[in-house]
Amino acid sequence: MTEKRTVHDLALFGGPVAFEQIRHVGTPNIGDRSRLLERINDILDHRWLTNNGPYVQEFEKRIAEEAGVKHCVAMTNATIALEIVVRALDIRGEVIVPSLTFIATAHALLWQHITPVFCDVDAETFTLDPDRIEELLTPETSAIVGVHLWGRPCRIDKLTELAQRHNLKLIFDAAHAFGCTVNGKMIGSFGDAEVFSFHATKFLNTFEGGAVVTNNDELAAKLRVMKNFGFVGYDDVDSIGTNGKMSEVCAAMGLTSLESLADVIDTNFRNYEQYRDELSDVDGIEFLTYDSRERSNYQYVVTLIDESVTVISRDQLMDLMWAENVRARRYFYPGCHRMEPYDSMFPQTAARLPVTESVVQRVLLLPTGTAVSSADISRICQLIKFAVSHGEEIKQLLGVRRPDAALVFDQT
Ligand code: T4K
Repeated sequence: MTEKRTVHDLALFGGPVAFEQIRHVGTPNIGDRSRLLERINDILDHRWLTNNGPYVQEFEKRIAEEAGVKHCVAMTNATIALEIVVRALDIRGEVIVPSLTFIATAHALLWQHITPVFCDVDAETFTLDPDRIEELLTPETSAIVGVHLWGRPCRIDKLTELAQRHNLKLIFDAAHAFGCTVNGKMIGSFGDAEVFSFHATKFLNTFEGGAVVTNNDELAAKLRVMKNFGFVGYDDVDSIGTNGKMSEVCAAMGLTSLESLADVIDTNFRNYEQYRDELSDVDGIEFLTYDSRERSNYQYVVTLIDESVTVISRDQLMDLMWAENVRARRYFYPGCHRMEPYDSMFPQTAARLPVTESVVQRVLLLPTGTAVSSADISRICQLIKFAVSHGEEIKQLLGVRRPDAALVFDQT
């Protein structure tokens, strides 16, 4: 990267880009390619490509072992898995859910004509605030869905106690949390069920994929039937069902990813530490931290930008970085409650979500994973440091040059 000496060296103002190739938040971690291709060849040789084949069965067994749970039911993706488990648990009416999550968590409910009732998160964990739930309960409330956001666990004990006291089902969206522990116990066996995502951008990927994990034998049996059209035998359908199956190739990718999990964690952790180290002297940039007593997948490098200190806003910094081909992301801005159809359905919600509203205005995720090198991270940190140390100048120039210009990331 040509060193940024003046603001005119910034790509946003016509300077050379820092990276020829885009650095993404979410570039997939790819395991041992030759091992994967071996598995794919074996699948092709046996011509069994899906429908609960040997690779899916092995993948389910391995995930259940890793997560310390009795049952893993692999699915097409986590959104479908959420939809099917909600159906299998006969959840209806209203469900308490955070707005600070990926839109899939809310859509999976509304898709089944269940009303998501958005609840604020607490300012420490950014997960569902148990102290804000009871005021939202109505006779229609049938469940709580917590999200282990960015791999950090929800307040599981409090949510469990609440759900029991009010006879509610409890599901955890653990899309970010495979391989993470709480009080030393692997995420996967809490609540009535937990849902993992193995999407390409996730810590462990199966191209597209998800799973429901549970210790409940009856629920697991029901999920297996529901994800396969309701079949209980040849020409024998005994209940409503859909097609939520994982294919053999996806399972092969999952098994291969599992074999390089320790390396991915090492890389993610090194990246996370390097970012924190190199940006430790930049005021106004706070890092989301992970409990060092627990296991984490460090899949997300999450910062909070305090514009009153950095002068340059989170969006201006993100715009500047996108222009340099660094695709930092403001997950999960603006919050599900401000996205459709929820914004139109519940126009007054924002007022009761002050923590969510504050987080979505400040959050910025930085590229990490095995596709990002230590040199990349240094360059990205230099860029951020340069931007913050020239905040006034950049703000003025943006004001002069680009008062109404769409932000780079809105044009892409
Ligand atoms: N619950 C939570 C809390 C979730 O975060 C998610 C998914 C779900 C439930 C639902 O899980 P799934 O049904 O998807 O299994 C991406 C993912 O598509 C989504 O799975 C994920 N959360 C979300 C956080 O991120 P987008 O809309 O940001 O995707 P996109 O296309 O912008 O990709 C993200 C970045 O990754 C881009 O900069 C490009 C890069 N990328 C992406 C893909 C697919 C690559 O470099 N290579 C790739 O193959 O949603």
